[in-house]
This record gives sequence, structure tokens and C-alpha cells, in this order.
Amino acid sequence: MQNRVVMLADFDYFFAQCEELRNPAIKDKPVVVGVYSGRTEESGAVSTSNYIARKYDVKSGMPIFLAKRKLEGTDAIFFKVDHEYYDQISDRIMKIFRSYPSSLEQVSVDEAYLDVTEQVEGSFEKAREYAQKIKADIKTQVGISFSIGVGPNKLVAKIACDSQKPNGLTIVKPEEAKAFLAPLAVDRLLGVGKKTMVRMDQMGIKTIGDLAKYDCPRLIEVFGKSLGLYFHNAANAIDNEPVVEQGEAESISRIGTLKQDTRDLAFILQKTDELTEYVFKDLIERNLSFKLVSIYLVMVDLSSKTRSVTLDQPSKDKETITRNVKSLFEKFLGESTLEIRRVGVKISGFHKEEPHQRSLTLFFQ
Ligand code: DCP
Ligand code: CA
Ligand code: CA
Repeated sequence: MQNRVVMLADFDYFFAQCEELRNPAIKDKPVVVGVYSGRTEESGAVSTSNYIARKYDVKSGMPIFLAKRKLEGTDAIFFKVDHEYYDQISDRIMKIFRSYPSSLEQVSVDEAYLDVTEQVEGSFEKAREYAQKIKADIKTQVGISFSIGVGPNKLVAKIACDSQKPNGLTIVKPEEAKAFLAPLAVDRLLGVGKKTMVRMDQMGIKTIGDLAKYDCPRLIEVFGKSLGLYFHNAANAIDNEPVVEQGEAESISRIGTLKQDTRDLAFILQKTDELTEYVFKDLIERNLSFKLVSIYLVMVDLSSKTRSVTLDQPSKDKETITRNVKSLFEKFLGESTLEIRRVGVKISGFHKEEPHQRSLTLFFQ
């Protein structure tokens, strides 16, 4: 069997790069994009930042006030996340990816795998040119830069991509894959979290190379058959997962924080109406109808609850969402006495109206 050539493309500092794209003048300043909870000016967390801000040790997930402190005295610019805009940019890039005759698997808003084996006839040299062409095309057509990792499978492509950012192009040939992974810490492998890492450390396994050499039956004893085998294979750069387009999302949802904790229905519905707008927009774009409407709540004590209602008939209607969200909240408020902190709206149970629409569009592009 011919070896596969798999690429992972991961957009550079994505949300912040999108902001630079629409305000080119900020490109040489620290740029931070954050989610503001809306309670006070400063509360919230950093989603991402450009590489200039990263020099000041700003990191994703960090509280915004801390990022502000680290950037004190600079001309840093802070933005509120604008998912709608980032999704648009992402969709444009994914659409161009899909126009290349390779299989594509979008894994998140800023990441996709491409299997280009046939296009490059299994050659990693040709893969380099191919990757450069994709990068140049997107740069001219959309204006976004990204990093690409190329490897014999998804696992190696992903780690290759992470090893050189931003604007990286890292190629790991099949015969180099094991040696490429060997010196890296085990937690670079998907599925090795903190707990597993501690356990492996106790077993004398620190690097992926240590794991690759470790007795496989013993790994199975410790981690169970499927996980043990997965670890053994992954460490040996073996991964046969195909690149396949994911099915449509199974639900569409939005969550938001209320400006204050409350049990006031009108106040809550003001927020959920806003969330419903976004949910409904996604629904229209995907041309789906739904059969299930749910609400999600986080209470002041941080416990969370969901409530759902199944419709008699599939619906495509915004009013159906609004009406059911309202009655779910009315009912819920009658059952609980706690104040509510965060709320969410979700629709699911999708029916697709025209199942072939997408492949047809692809065909006629
Ligand atoms: N993101 C977020 N909160 C996090 C991590 C990420 O909201 N804790 C969002 C913002 C990022 C996007 O997801 O732009 C993609 O995440 P990545 O991990 O790929 O990070 P970036 O694209 O920002 O940077 P990099 O250049 O390191 O890929
Ligand atoms: Ca990224
Ligand atoms: Ca990413």
C-alpha cells in the first residue's frame, strides 16, 4: 500500500489575525481578543492574542485584567470576540480548501486535515510545493496566514504543525516520524492529560520515545486494552484514522452570562432572545429543521441544569424557539429558587431538507 500524505492546516493566532485583517493599522501593536462576561469592564478571559502580545507573556485563558497589566505602557488593543466574523473568514478558507481535489476534515474553526496523497502521488517533496501553493492562495484570496504540518497520518501532521508556528511548514516523512516524535513529552499525544502523564512518569515514561519502547502488554495492563494499544501505536507514529469530513453538527447552541444574577423572566428572555438570533442564523445557513429546543442554566452556586422540549413536528421557525424557550424558563423558575447566572439556548434533532445540496454545490464549483 502506498503511504498516505496528510496535512494539518492551523490558522495563526486566529481570532487576533482576523481583527488585524479588518484593521491593518494595528498589525504592529499587541492585539488581544477576549470574552468579556459583561459584569465589569475588566472581567473576562483572553481568547487569544497576536505574537507581539505573546512576547509580553499574554496567554489564552488568562484573565483580561492580567493581560492588561502585562501590557501596561504599550499601545495594546483589546477586542471583544466576534464569532460571527471569525466564522465567516473560516468558512471562506474552508471553501477554498474544499476546492482542492483532496479529502478534507474540518476539526475546528481554525483547523482542518487534508489528505493529499493522490494529488502529490505519495511524494513528500511534491507535498511541500502543494502546501506552499495552498498557503499562497489563501494569503492572496483571504489574507490569512496559517501553519501546515505534513506527515504520513493525522497524528504526525498535527504534531508537526504545532512544532513551527506562525506561518510554519513542517514536513515529516514516514521514515522520520518515529525519531521526530521520540524526544517530545508524552503529553503532546492526544489523550495524555495531567493524570495520565503523572501515571506514566511513575512508570519511567517521560518522552514519546520512552512510551514507544515500553512493553505493550504492560501498557494494556495499566491503561486497559484500547487505550494501552492506542498509546503504543501513537508513540510509534502509527495512526490509521482516515481524513473524513465530519457530519453536520448535531446541535446549534449559544450561551451567555447575564449582566446580573436574576430570577426575572423578562430580563432572562432579553438575553435568550439575543442568543436565539445567533442560533437561528446558523440554522438558516445550514438549511436544517429541528425537533428539540433546550435551555441551559448556570445557577449562582455554579450548578448547571438543562431542560428540553420535543416538538410534534420539525420546525424551521424562530418563533418556535422563542416560544419554547420562554415556556421552559417559566416552568423552570417555578421549580427552583436559586438565582441564575448564565443561560443558553440549544436546538437539535435536525432534519436535513436537501441531503445532497452540499455535495452538489461542491461538484459544480
Ligand atoms: N481560543 C479560545 N480560548 C482558548 C484557546 C483558543 O477562545 N483558551 C480560540 C481563539 C483562537 C482559536 O480558538 O484564535 C484557535 O485556537 P488555537 O489554539 O489554534 O490558537 P491561535 O490560533 O490563537 O494561535 P496559534 O497561532 O498558536 O495557533
Ligand atoms: Ca491556530
Ligand atoms: Ca487550532
